[in-house]
Amino acid sequence: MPDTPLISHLYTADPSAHVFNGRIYIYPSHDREGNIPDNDLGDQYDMVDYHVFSMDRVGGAVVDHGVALDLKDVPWASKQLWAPDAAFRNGKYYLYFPARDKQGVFRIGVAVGDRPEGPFKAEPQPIAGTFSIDPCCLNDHDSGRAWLVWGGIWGGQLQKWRKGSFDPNGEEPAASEPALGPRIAELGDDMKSFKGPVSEIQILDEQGKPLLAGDHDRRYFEGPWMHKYRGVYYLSYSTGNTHYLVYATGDNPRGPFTYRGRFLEPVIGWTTHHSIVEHGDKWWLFHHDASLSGGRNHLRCVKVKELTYSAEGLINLVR
Ligand code: FUB
Repeated sequence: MPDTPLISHLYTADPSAHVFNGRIYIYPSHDREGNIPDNDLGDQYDMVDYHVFSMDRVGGAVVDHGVALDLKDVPWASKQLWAPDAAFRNGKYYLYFPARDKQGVFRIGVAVGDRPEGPFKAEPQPIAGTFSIDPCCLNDHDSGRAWLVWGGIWGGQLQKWRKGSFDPNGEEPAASEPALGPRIAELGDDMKSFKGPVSEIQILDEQGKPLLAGDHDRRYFEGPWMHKYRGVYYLSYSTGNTHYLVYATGDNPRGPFTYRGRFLEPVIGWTTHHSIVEHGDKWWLFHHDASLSGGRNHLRCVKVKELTYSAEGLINLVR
């Protein structure tokens, strides 16, 4: 399979892929040109809308369904529509998305539509109890329960919530302390609120000890994705400043998870963000790099590759 961008008429990133009605839908960020210099807060990722894309199979024609949600139609948000995800339940489609609120604090909102490609109408307020970035919805058809997983450090502000409320001076834990984990909460039947508490997902090493904040090759940074394979929950994520995609497995969405390994080496560009979906009897990794813009970090392009498992259920390194 050629390693070419799936979409080249726009810059796209952070692809969350799902199969709805037998068709693959991709919910990416829509990167845009700007004059904001790169910094560790990610100010250069200054996106203002979402497009939804679809295809009947990997390798088929990719359809751009146009703008599905625009920043100006999100009453509570001020800027930076970052990595979204989507889910279907009870005849409605839900688009989950982070943005900075009017005070500059990242929150997670939800917008509702009748079709997988939108358009989506944003709720007037962010989901109560949310903060930080990168929502991922696990709609667990086996249990009938739906979960929202999210969080990202540095520009994603997760380190500012260590005391339970927003602390503008909040820092990452010291290198020898347990790393911050993504957050998870069970979605209510309305898919727009939580029906349980927000908890932190623990990621353990092979000895059962929490991964440490100084373990930059393995610790959680951003971009969580949760999927199930043969009854096991897989939590995959980006290690951020070391640029790997790695994963951990567990038997409960709330954790704990045990670190299992790396499945994508660094790509062109700083960020790495992905999703994993089954379609046509194969598993697919959707991710992005910055090859389409010649390596400009904030101008990215979505790609897809086949993902395989070993007989023991370990994810093989994707090449
Ligand atoms: O696209 C903006 C941010 O960059 C995302 O929220 C992160 O996951 C990283 O890909």
